Amino acid sequence: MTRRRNGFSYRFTDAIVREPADSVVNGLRSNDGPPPDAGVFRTEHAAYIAALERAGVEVRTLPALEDFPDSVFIEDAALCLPEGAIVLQPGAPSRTGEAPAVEPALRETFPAVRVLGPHGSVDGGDILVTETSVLVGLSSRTDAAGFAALAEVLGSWGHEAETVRLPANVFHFKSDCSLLDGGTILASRRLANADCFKSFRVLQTADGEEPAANAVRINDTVLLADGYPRTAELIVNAGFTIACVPAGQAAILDGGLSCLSLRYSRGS
Ligand code: CIR
Repeated sequence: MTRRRNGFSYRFTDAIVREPADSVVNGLRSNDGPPPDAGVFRTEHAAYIAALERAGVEVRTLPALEDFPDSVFIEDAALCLPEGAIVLQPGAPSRTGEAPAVEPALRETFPAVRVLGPHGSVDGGDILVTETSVLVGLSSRTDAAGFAALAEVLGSWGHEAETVRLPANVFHFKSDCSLLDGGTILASRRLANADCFKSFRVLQTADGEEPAANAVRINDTVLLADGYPRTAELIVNAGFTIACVPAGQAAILDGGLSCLSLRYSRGS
């Protein structure tokens, strides 16, 4: 069994992202406001890549997939762990083809690649990897059969997996939470109140700033979406270093910062 390094859940050497397609304007979304602008999306995506690099990871950018408007949200298609990569089974019918599309890059990178499916569904946005266990939110995209298939692979690699029941208005589990360090979670009040983080200290996003909960800790930096000053202050006061990143276009499609990359460590 792979010996996992302390901090394996937030210390990374590498990340994989996918270029936004022009078709991103047709991405799935829960609101009926104006769609994202593909050009602005690309500019924000470039800023995200630069922030990843400043946080100390080498970034590989995969080409845009016009047939899959949501494929920029690459986190939903796979899970990367020290033991290997898992090709997931995205729950939205328009997104299932994103998983086989990411598989070749994972096979070039990881000695061990496992593929879930075809029964059940799991989106990466519902998976929170912590130092001690992998928490999986059951959502409109992730079901019990998908969880069972994922838990089997995780178990074979020595990871404990647990399900979390999400409040009805939470889209993906990680829409409303992120790991700040081995013992600290950032979460919206509604998710914090769901009592799923019993063994963690929970920092709650400021009221009205719930989307800030989808942050991502990378090495010594917490990437936080622009525009959430009270939550930013809270995180800084708790002793973390933050980097604010423009993410308004991803937010139009219900996406946040974690969704835009797969993070992993070479040689872990
Ligand atoms: C979707 O509905 O699937 C995309 N528009 C957004 C996915 C965001 N991904 C994530 O939260 N992990």
